[in-house]
Amino acid sequence: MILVGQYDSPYTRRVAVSLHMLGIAFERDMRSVFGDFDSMRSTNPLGRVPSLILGDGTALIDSSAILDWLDEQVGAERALVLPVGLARRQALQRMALATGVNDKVMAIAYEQLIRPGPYRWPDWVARCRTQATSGLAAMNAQSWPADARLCQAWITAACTIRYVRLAMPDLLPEGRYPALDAVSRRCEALPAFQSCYPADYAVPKSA
Ligand SMILES: N[C@@H](CCC(=O)N[C@@H](CS)C(=O)NCC(=O)O)C(=O)O
Repeated sequence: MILVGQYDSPYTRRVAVSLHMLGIAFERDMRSVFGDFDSMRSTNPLGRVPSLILGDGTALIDSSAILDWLDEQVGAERALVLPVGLARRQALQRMALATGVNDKVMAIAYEQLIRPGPYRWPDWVARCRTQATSGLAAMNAQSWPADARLCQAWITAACTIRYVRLAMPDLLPEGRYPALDAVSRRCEALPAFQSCYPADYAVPKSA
């Protein structure tokens, strides 16, 4: 199976970390959503990453759908999101907060990196910053016990933290959100995270 996308994408990275955690081997396709836009759309019509190309050529798109498929493959015992109950609901809520933060930080990054200067809209950037900040504060307010099973909520949160620190470090300085610092420390120390560490935040090739 082939994972399409680079690890500066928090969505691609959470799939890569999950593959490592589940012990599923994969190859990589490093095409860029900006530099390889036309070819990317032949894999995902939306021209986005991640995609996971299966052995029969089927391309799964969208990290949530890919992660859901991986959980189904490994079965309920090993699944990274529990199949039912309160723990599942809480995990999905944390993942929604983290991916929401990704989306807001990404919107700011695209505004600053891609949109030509005269067309930038400071009020929009300010709104996205407010949304990302309150999402991070809400993530920080959750309980993250250090001995909790390392499930998808942790993986997704840690990938978000790393992404924010690469793309917009002033939103998440060390010490502002102690619970998130601890989540990041615990996760980033693991081989599954270290084997897919993002390079410096990449400015899109076309920007
Ligand atoms: N909901 C999607 C979001 C994926 C996403 O936003 N990917 C970004 C890279 S991190 C992307 O492809 N951006 C290019 C674009 O949207 O044009 C997922 O979970 O996979």
